Amino acid sequence: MAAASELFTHFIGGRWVEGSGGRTFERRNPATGALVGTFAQGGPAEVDAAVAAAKSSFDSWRRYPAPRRGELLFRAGQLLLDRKEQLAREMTEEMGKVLSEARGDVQEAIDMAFYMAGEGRRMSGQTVPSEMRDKFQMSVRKPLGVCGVVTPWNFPMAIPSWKIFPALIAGNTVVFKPASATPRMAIRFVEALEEAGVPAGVVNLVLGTGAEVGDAIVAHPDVPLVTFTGSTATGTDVAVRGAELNKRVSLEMGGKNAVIVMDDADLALATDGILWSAFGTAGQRCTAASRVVVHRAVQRELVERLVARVGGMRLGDGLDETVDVGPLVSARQLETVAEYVSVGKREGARLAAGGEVVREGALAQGHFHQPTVFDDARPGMRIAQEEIFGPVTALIPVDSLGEAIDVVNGVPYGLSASIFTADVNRAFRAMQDIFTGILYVNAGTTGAEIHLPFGGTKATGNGHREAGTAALDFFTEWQSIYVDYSGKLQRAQIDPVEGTGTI
Ligand code: UN1
Repeated sequence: MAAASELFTHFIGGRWVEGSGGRTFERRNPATGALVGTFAQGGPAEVDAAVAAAKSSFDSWRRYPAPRRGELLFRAGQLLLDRKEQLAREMTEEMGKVLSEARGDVQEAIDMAFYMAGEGRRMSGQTVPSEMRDKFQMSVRKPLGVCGVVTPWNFPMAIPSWKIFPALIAGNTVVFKPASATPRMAIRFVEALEEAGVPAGVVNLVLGTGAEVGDAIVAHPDVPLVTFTGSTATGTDVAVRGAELNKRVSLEMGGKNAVIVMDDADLALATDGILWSAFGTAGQRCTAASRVVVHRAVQRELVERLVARVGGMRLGDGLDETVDVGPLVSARQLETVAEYVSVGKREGARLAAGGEVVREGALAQGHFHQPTVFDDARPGMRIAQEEIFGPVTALIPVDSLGEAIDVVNGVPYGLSASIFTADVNRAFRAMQDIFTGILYVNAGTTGAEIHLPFGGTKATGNGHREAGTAALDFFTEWQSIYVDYSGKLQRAQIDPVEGTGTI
């Protein structure tokens, strides 16, 4: 691990550089307040340099055979695997999630590296027959150029991997701006690519704020595509500004994910699923279960089970393996969560467990909030409509599956939902009628695997998907190619084909 006095820098054109302004920023461990590192703070000048490097390396990178690009990704994935434990510890120090989850975050990046590396030998298009004789036709994927990658702090390895690996395998080059809360993880990610042998200029990293670095990337005329994960407000702004410049923009934004618990559900399993998806990563997941839509017949029993378990959850530094819930990422995030808890109380939901900021003893230096359960919330309340991004969930009682589905769908977002039921008909009804990008049956709302599309409907996204082969649809353009080897002009839709009839 680097000494605290080391200055962590940008990576531009294959070199680690401090940039021009001389400004720096610090990151502190959200559990202890200890210094994680001091980082160069970039701005438009560093973005210009990074885009120039990415632009000039594009032509050779796009012609670097895709299976060879894949080999570099395999190597990067192997380096992440070799370093998994160390990276997980550094992640916990930098953003607070408990160690077991940090290992999962690194693993998700490893999985994505290996998966996208394999795409280097597939990247399938179509070959289809022609209407004419002696004519061949196919579609192939083409990269677009420099891809702007703007990522959040809650999955500091996994989310960059969802964006950067497919961007690279498709032959694009990258300018990467990570969240200011997780610059060290971004550096570790880029180090793996550098050491794997990715050529200079293909991946560039600029550290700094969204207002300076993120904005400059979105505004840069030489960045034709931007992929962003973060708040709906910022994402919408990126989309508007991107549209003015005719850019392709992929957005992953807020969620207000719900678990349905029917009266025939296995309540022990539902309790496990709810606790894991509501309080994992201290609720700071786009996919976190911040609503539990429960059938009235089992409401009381479910609340009792949840309250009994929540009381036993240990808060603390995620490096301690006995800890269940780590800190929130920042003092500001803690404030937001505390504010939502008071909103919930004012709105008349019943606080069933937790509800307090914790400042005692060993936790005094960190941003800790108790895991919190509200009961008897109504679907229109703010705590049942707005993304909280913290360890807070609200039970909403209903009388039927139809009502439950209406409640699940009755929010502006559409990322993830789940249903606990023993009845296959109810499960299929939920699959049919819930309009989210991800749906789970008899599991919580988190835990997506990297080889299926990830993303959401409505205000969660703008129609693109990350992960799976669907990711390639964002990072490539289709080119349809027609090869006429008849030696004569053949006009599609017009000329008759000798020896055939017409319909
Ligand atoms: C996120 O919350 O932004 O499905 C990503 C999950 C994780 C990824 C979450 N695999 O919860």
